[in-house]
Amino acid sequence: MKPKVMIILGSASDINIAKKSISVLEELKIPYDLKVASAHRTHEKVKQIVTESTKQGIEVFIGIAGLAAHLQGIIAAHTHKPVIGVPVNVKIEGLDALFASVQTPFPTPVASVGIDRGENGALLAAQIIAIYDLELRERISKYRSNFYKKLEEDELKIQTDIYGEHYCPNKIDIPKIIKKEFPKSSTHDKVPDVAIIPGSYSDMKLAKKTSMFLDRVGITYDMNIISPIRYPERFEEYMLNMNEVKVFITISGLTAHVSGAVVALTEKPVIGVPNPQKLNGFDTLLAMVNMPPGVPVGTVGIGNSGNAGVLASEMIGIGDEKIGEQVNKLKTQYNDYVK
Ligand code: C2R
Repeated sequence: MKPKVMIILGSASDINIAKKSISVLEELKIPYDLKVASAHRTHEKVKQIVTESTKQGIEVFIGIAGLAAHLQGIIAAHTHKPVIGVPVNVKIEGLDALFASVQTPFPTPVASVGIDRGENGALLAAQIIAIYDLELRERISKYRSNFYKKLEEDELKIQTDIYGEHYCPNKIDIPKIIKKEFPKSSTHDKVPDVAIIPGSYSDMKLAKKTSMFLDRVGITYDMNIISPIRYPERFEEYMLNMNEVKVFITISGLTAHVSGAVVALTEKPVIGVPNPQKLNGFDTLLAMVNMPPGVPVGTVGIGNSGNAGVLASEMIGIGDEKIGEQVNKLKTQYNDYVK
C-alpha cells in the first residue's frame, strides 16, 4: 500500500490536531504518511520530504502548524500537488497561523481550513482524491450523512428535556437524508471541469482572474452568478445540473453564504475566495474558512482568485497528467520569472 496523503506537522506538539485528521483518513480508508518537520527549524527536511513524496506519488499534502505557520507555504513552494493548511491555535486564538496559512502569494496556493479543524483538512483531502475515485466519494457521502443522523439524535435529546409550559412543537415532515445520485463515470464530454460561482456582479473582476488561469492551463469551466440567498431555487437547480464538475470555486464578499451553500450540496472539493468588500475582507475570510466539521471550504487569500485557479488545476492534475505537468510548468516558470 502506498500513501496518498502526506501529513506534515510543524512540531510534535501539534499531534492533537493531527489525530483528528488521522481518524477521518482511517475511517475513509485512505493510506497516509505522517512526518514532523518545521520550515523554520528544519527547512531542508521539509523540502526533501515534499520533493521526494511528490515524485513518489503523494496526491495531497496536509500541513498542520501553529504560530507563524510558514510550513504550509513552503510545502506549496516545492510541489504542484494540492496543499491543505490546518492552522493551529497556539497563541491569539490561532489567527496568526490562519493568516500565515491562507495569505500565500500567487502562484503558491494553500487551501486553508478552519483553526484546529484537522478533521476538515482530512475530509478536503479525501474529496480531492475522490474526484477520480467514485467508491471513495460514496464513503465520504456516508461519512457526512452521519452528521445528519447525529443532529437528529441530539435534537431529540434536547427536545425531550424541554418542560416549558408554552413549548408546543409543530409537526413538520422532514425528508430523510437526501440521496445524492452519483454519475456512473466522473468524466463527461459536455460537463465543464470547474464551476466558478461568483455570488454577485461585484465579484466578477475576481472571477475573471480565476478563469484566465484556467484558460491558460486548458481546463474547461462554467461561470454563473448564483446567489443562494437571492435566488435559492435557481441555486439548487444549478447545483443539480453541475453534479458532474470536478471542482467548485466560490467567490463572494460579506457573509460568504455561497461557499457554505455549495459545500452543503456536493461531495466535490470547494474552494473559497473571499472578496474584500467590508472590513478589508476579514468578515468573509472568517465566514468561509471557519466551517464546522464535515463541510470544509478550502479557502485562499483575500482577493487572491488567481490562486483559486492554480489550486483547482492542482486538484484536477492529480488524475490528469497533462494538466499536472502544465501547472507544474507554470508554477516553475513564474518562480524563474520572479528570480
Ligand atoms: P513547539 O511546541 O515545538 O515550540 O512549536 C508548530 O507547528 C507549533 O504549533 C510551537 C508551534 O510552532 C509551530 N511551527 C511552525 C513552523 N515550525 C514550527 N509554524 C513552521 O515551519 O511554519
